[in-house]
Amino acid sequence: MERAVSALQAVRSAYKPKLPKVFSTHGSKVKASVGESTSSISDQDQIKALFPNTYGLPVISFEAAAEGESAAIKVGVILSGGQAPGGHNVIAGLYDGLKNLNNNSELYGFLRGPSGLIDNEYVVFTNDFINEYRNTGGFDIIGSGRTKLETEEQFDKVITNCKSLGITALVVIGGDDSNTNACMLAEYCMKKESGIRVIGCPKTIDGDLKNDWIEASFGFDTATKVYAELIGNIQRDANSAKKYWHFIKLMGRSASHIALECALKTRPNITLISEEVAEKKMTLKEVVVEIAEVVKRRAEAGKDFGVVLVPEGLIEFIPEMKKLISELNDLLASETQYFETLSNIDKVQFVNSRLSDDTSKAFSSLPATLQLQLLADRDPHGNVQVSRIETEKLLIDMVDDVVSEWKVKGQFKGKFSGLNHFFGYEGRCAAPSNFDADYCYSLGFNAAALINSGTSGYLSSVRNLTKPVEQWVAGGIPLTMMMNLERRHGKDTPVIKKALVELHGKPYHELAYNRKKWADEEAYVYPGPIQYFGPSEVCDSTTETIKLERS
Ligand code: FBP
Repeated sequence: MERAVSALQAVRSAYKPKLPKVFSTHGSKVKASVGESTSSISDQDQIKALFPNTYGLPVISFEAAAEGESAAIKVGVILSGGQAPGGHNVIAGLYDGLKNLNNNSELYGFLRGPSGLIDNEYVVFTNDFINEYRNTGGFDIIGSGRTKLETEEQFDKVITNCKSLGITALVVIGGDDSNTNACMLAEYCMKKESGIRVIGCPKTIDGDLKNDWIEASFGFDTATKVYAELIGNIQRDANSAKKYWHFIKLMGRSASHIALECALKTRPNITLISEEVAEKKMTLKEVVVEIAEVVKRRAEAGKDFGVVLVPEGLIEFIPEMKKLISELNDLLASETQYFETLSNIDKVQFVNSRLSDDTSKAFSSLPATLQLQLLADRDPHGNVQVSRIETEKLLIDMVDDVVSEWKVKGQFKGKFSGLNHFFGYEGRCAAPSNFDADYCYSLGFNAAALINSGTSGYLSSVRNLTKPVEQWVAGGIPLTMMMNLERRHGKDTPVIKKALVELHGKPYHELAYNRKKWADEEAYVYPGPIQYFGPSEVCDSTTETIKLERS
């Protein structure tokens, strides 16, 4: 049965993503220019010892055509972790890049993320198959998963599966954790002389996989455009009805890049930045009072409405909550089986009896629904699933309590009526913006060029992103270069460093500088929906974050 598609999808599928000049001129058969050898961002000796084969590799860039023929190869690809707009275009770019090298090359897509690679479940891509997914959102082409690929037993299975299929290179499309695992796999494959190379691609709407060489992770541009459209619509409603305070939680597991980018695009009255809350060591009560003061000030000006952006990860950045979550993580990890047999009431009692005095107080001060959300299942990395914690509702309740208290004392004369929203899944599978369509396609095409140049343990890197696509710079960054040691499960572990919001950076300064004005006025900006066709300034510009960071 033919699948029905929307008018936009039908027209959009014909869009030909743009490529950096080196590829639009020479195709994917390009010569690698090799720079100086590199080192990790910190803990050099320990990381070198852990990655003897992939440490110190040079940065690579592609500037000219390569000589000679490229042999046909078989390559495998996985999507790992949360969905991000543009994943299908990475696969399309990789497919086209491989076919451009040699039309007999083949691309295998392993199903449902790392688990498909371990269990040897795959599809082989064809032109018709790929064409159906060009420029579409989602990861449904092969599915994704959060299985952690990290043990030698898993690596051995991957090698066996690849060898049985004749695959000599793997592309891992994932975030910081998935690419850390990709680096471990690359190292193991080299140590075992398996002949299998591993290349990563920087994915995550959270925007926290970036550094001097990786200017942005893909999906951040599209997802923030979708959220900003919705926030703009809510602002217009708030300013029309003039009777609600909208509290909008925005995805982003840890870093507040999404909230910050949306704030720069839409100028709401209040934007919380988790990194700032942590830096100032603010208590939950202090965060609440700060919001309540703006509510009060606006009420005094006759404005009982406004919009507040809340980053998803906020709860983990409030010091007392961070300590509570860390104690809960340890407790749940050590008592998993017993804990699962308990009723909700018993779970709360059990936890309360085991927490230290301070944290038990913090835990008891929370509403019962939030307590249970904090006790819910951890993700495979042992993290609290912050997307399920209703921080926005908690803040509304607490602000309500504060202003009610002020009211009794005659210090607040307005009205406070809070509405909650959570924007996350609305943006993760949106059809990629022109920027993400081009960027993702280029990342995939570039991965094919990296494979052809014989490299392993690299992250596909396309830079100079604030310039027109022709001027983008293609190449590869050694994964070990982005690593540091972090304490995980009581052990120093090499991981790619997560980029949090930089409090000395220009995007945050822009918010901090305008904060008072945006709080008191209705400086709202209404970005409207993503546009795929039309004037370039409407369709092709990327994020405020990258513009400010690279200005
Ligand atoms: P990745 O880092 O894997 O790209 O996922 C990011 C994210 O979208 C977070 O913003 C969010 O907290 C999380 O995934 C939710 O994941 P899930 O839907 O699997 O619970």
